[in-house]
Amino acid sequence: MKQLTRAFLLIFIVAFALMYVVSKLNSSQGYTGDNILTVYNWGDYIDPSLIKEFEQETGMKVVYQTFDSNEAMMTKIAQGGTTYDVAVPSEYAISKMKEEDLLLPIDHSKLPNLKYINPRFLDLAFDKGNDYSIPYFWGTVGIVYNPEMLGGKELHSWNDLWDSDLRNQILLVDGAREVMGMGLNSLGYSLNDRDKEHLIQAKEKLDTLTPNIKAIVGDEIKMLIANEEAAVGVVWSGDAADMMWENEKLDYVVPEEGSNLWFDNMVIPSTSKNIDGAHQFINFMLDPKRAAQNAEYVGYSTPNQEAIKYLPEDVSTDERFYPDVDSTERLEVYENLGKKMLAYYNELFLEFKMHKK
Ligand code: N2P
Repeated sequence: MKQLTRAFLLIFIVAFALMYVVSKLNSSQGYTGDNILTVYNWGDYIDPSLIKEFEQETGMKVVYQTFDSNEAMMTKIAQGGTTYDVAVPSEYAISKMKEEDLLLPIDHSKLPNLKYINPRFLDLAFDKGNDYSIPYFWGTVGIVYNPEMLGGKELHSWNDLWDSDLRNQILLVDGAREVMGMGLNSLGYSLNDRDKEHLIQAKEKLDTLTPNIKAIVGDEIKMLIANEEAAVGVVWSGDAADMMWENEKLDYVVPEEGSNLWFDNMVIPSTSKNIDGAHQFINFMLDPKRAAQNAEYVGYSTPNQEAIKYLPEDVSTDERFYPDVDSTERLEVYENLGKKMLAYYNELFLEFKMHKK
């Protein structure tokens, strides 16, 4: 009998020890579900020290992954292999993801810091009532350029890019909507045009820009232009702001034919396993001091009107990066064109890239 008790005791001790080791292993790898937060954001789009601060404050472990286009992000989320808790799509992608049931509603009562967002950036057409998305950064698409490298020349329009003086001087952001949008706007069409004839014309016009294009690139565009490897870039405004801090000679212009006004928002994908943590993260990023720190670090414009107060005045009053409502009226926000039309934009953009090579 005594022996049997001893054997049982031993089994219990071994079993408990094993359970303890397994639980420790799990938590050290962050696999306990509600203390791990998976965030999916654009490259170069957060101050990494904020991620650390969030981890320290909440005890959660953040798994941080990046994407370089809305299309890549949507494909990954729709596949469902990874369970993302927070993602940062642009407006037309948000509307598409809503349609495809890829987003969860956001509980505003868990976001006390939402009151700091400028109402100008709330309740927009792609998500009335902000039921599914909370503003992160906003901006435009335009031309960053180095007048000195162009012999003092100023650029004002998309069509200026076709000037033969710009041979092999242009870097383009690797975005289907951005590049197709520039082709369409340069012809006087809308960057949401759904007429296939117009889209083909835009693609053919882009093909004629090839001699002036040095490369189509990702986030490295900032380094290349700041280092004067090329004189001109078609970029998102915040990347231009970042380059201009590095190189004072640069200027940024939103072309006169029109361009894109965009809004990137935080969302909770429907596969989220840590919905409460996702709300905590969103609220953390809405905190004015942190939003200001983030904006200063990445160079993009914050929609947080309280955060603006913490930014250097020359940044927050720079009309090129904080244009007022009147001057953005002539710009267009990307619309959700529907699956087929979006695929057609992507197809033409790919063909253009092949032509370039
Ligand atoms: C930052 C990308 C900004 C995305 N690298 C603009 N929608």
